[in-house]
Amino acid sequence: LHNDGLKVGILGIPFDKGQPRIGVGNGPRFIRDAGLIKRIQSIDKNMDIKDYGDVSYTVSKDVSEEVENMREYEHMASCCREVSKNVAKIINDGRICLSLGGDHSIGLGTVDGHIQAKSDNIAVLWIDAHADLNTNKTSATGNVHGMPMALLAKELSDYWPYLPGMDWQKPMISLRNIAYVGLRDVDVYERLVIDKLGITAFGIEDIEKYGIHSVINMALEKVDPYQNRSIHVSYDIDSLDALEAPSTGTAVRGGLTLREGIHLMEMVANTGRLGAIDLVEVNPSIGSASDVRNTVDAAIHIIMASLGHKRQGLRIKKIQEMPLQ
Ligand code: 4U7
Ligand code: MN
Ligand code: MN
Ligand code: MN
Repeated sequence: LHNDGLKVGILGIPFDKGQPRIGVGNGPRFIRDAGLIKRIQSIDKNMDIKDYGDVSYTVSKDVSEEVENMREYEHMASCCREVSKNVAKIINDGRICLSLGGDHSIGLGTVDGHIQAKSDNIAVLWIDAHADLNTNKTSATGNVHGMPMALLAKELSDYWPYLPGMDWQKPMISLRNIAYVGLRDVDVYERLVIDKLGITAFGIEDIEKYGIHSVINMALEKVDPYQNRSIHVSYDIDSLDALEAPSTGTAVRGGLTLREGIHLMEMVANTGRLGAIDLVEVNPSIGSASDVRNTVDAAIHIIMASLGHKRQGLRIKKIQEMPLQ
């Protein structure tokens, strides 16, 4: 078993300023309160789990300038700097870093921290209905949760203006080492960038056509061909169908089933190279109480699969051993 003796570090990132809806900052609390640690521990009683608490930040003076068409820029930049430090520390402690969002702008900080800790040697799976690949020039909303991939990508660094107070952040990941899974709501400019730069992207149609199992094999083959990279899964809960995970700010129908989400994470767990997971965009202020329960529960299932939980579906042998009535 790959997952014996797994060490995990949990980091809450109650950040909500990357998008306009209130509530997404309560994601970490709702996910923890639903019994996250107990449920992870149930996978393996020897698993070493440490909760590092929530990230806090103050807006530093050097980030006090505004950047055009980036709402709450100074908050995002200040928060992500702290996130990056914390994630790097947790990974350097020898743990898989589980970051609980918060909106997806925190992905800038988590991936940056992972890059710092593993000196560049990472591969990213961005599981999302959206590409999060806008710059401040292409974004129709100015919401920075739609921009983290564009900030992280080496190949897009020339398309940004000077970003005050972001000198800590080096766009160091090559688009060769990232793959999208689950896309179904991509903006015009994002589509252009994906096509022009040849980014590996599996839209929801590809999952329909090839099945989630083949898609993840193809994605891993592309981003980590020598099977030697530390894998970062940035999981936006809106990758799931809006019926499976209704409590999120930018829900899109026709998405992944929870089963597909779980299987995908089981496959990543089986590589033995999972370095960090982000679980973002759960917003407990959206939908009914049962919508929130379903969304939080879906998030926990996804997390458990990534940490080695095996579904107990294979009981066929026992049934066969039973005498026929
Ligand atoms: B999420 C959007 F215009 N593309 O840029 C934008 F459609 O982290 C949505 O994936 C971004 O939830 C969604 O604002 C960001 C919009
Ligand atoms: Mn996203
Ligand atoms: Mn999304
Ligand atoms: Mn969203």
